[in-house]
Amino acid sequence: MKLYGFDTINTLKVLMLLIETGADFEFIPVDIRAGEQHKPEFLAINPAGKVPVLCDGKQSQTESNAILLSIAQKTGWGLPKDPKEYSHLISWLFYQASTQGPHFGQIEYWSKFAETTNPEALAQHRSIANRTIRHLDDQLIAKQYICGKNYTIVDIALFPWLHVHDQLGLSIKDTDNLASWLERIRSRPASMEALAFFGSN
Ligand SMILES: N[C@@H](CCC(=O)N[C@@H](CS)C(=O)NCC(=O)O)C(=O)O
Repeated sequence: MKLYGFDTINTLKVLMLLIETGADFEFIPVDIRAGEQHKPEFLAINPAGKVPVLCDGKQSQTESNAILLSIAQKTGWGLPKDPKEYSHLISWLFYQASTQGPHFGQIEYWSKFAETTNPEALAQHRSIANRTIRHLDDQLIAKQYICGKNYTIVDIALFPWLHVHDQLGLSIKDTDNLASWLERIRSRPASMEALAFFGSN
């Protein structure tokens, strides 16, 4: 398998799962800061011009949560068998992709990269991000992981933005369940290896 990616949140999710499952893969860097995602060679792999992309033989998969799901379906790792639990897992993957990811991403943009300031946008995204933090903390009452007692691809999908919450000016100090969950995931050997992959964490 080939993983096209960069040192980003969405690439980290896929790395975490590939390492967790002991998959054999080659990492192909696509420097999105240098604009490599717009080159014809990469657009032939993902016309949306975004990483990560996982290529397995002739099949290529885009969208990080879809990649997590396809690896989990192939390996059986991190997927509940019970239909009700499975449907919760799918909802969480969509929640991460449609709510947590975009709002945390916009906080990063408005606080780190934008050339102008926009306090109103930043406040709006921070307010929603704080709601997601409280929501996740509530979900973790008496639970080790978001879907219950087992670590799943939902935890992997949600982890990377929470791992950098302090860099975004977000606090988890009153959310003990979430703080313990973060530590539980950070201390897994596969997570440590994935976080060290780019040599920056
Ligand atoms: N929903 C996509 C988002 C992918 C995405 O936004 N990737 C960013 C890096 S994390 C990217 O490639 N940005 C380059 C660009 O948009 O030009 C996923 O989950 O994979």
